[in-house]
Amino acid sequence: MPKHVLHISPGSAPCRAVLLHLHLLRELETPDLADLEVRHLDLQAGEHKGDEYLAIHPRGVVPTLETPWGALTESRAIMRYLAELAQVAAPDADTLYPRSLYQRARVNEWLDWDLGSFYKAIGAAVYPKLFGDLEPDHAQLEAVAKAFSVLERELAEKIYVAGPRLTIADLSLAMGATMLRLVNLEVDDSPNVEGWLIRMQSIPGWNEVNAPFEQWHASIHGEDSPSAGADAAHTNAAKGEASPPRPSA
Ligand SMILES: N[C@@H](CCC(=O)N[C@@H](CS)C(=O)NCC(=O)O)C(=O)O
Repeated sequence: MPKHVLHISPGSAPCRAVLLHLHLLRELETPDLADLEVRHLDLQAGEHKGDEYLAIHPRGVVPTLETPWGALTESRAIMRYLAELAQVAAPDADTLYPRSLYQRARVNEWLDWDLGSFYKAIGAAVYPKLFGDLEPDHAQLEAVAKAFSVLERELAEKIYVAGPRLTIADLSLAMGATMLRLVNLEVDDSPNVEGWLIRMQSIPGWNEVNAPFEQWHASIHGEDSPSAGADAAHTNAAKGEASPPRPSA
């Protein structure tokens, strides 16, 4: 079977969610995932709007997964596909996408809520500030606070959003939440969400996958990042290695 190719930008939240999922799935050592090639696009240089990439994804956003059957876009659909691919190859393996009908539906529920509410609110507040220095307005801040309050309530009773076990919904939501740090936005009174985010940081691969994001953060805020010094961060950002994502509709 021809190999899979995943096109990403390393700082992007949806791309980081897919990369962390891939990192965890690779522990299963299935041939398709072992062979999967990850290609980095430099968004600052406009590589995602070049003819070569537009031929793969006509809307020119990342991530995109090239499969033997054609291209697949949307990070959450890609995460589901990768889990199912692993489940076909390793039927008894544990993945972050449950096999039971209801549990799987709960994961889909939270992925849908992420796309339609949580990450939507975060993107509306963060991206105009990040790329246009436009402060979020009251309604945008309210929408972020409301989205966090939903998560806060859920996580009062559960360790992870869809229940007692980590799933791809947690990966997607947590990577989205990291974007607030880029513009110094904090949501008060969310101890359950904070605790969950700390738990997420102990997932194997979290630091590795988030290193370019931390470099990007350091290049904006001029701090030492946990994974790299500020000088290295500036150098890498200048080289486009932590190129910032841009929002899309
Ligand atoms: N809903 C999509 C969002 C994809 C998206 O907006 N990607 C951004 C990076 S975070 C991008 O490629 N932006 C480039 C652009 O819009 O020009 C997903 O989850 O995959």
